[in-house]
Amino acid sequence: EAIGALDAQRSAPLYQQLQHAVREAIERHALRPDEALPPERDLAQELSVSRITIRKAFDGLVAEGLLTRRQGAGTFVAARVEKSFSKLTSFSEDMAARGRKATSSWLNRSEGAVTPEESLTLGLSPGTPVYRFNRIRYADGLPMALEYSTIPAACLPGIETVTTSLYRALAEAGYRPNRALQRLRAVLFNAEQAELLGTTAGAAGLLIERRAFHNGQAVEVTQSYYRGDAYDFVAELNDGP
Ligand code: 16G
Repeated sequence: EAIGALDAQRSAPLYQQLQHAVREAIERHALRPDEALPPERDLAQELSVSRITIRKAFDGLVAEGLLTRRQGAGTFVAARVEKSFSKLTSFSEDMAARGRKATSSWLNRSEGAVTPEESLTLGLSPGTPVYRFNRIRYADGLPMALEYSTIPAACLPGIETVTTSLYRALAEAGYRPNRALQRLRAVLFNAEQAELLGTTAGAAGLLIERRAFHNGQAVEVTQSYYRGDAYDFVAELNDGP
């Protein structure tokens, strides 16, 4: 009953109708994070469609990151990631803490000089050499975020020292950030961003800009575009001025 009925008369293919019904059930919390979906066989019977239709619908939702399959256990609603807004952790660390495997793919990696805007936000003199690392970040192979990082070249022994984790490379060079400023803003993904993240154009995202420092020295400015359907940002607040 969590998943609404399908209509063979409608023009949208049944698997798309089912995807829509599942998305909708997740949105109105009729299906909760980590909740198991009915077995494909049962669902096929209940909705009077073939198992192939169910399989095809679920495949698409798994690829989108809305559902996950667990070996031998079935299909589940993917749990959102709760991320602290006030801890200076890296994407790799956040994922490791949840038992998920962090990977990245490169959009671009280049050397250049700070832009006038970056030189202001980071307090670097004009012309300072920087490395730029633009990446898609994945958790267990599912796209979670797009990240555009600018790092002063002096903070890393070379551009190729960043393999999976930027913060690991910075730590090894003695420049692990120990203070940061963050700004959070709501965004809607454009067609290009949506394609990179495996979601649909117009989907909601969270843009976090982090400026990070090591002992007062600017070491990073990163724009992270997190999938709005994958993240909850949480923070502990204390009474006080
Ligand atoms: C996080 C940081 C980002 C940092 C990245 C390093 C936020 C909002 N942003 O995504 O600023 O560059 O981690 O991750 O937390 P890495 O060490 O796995 O490359």
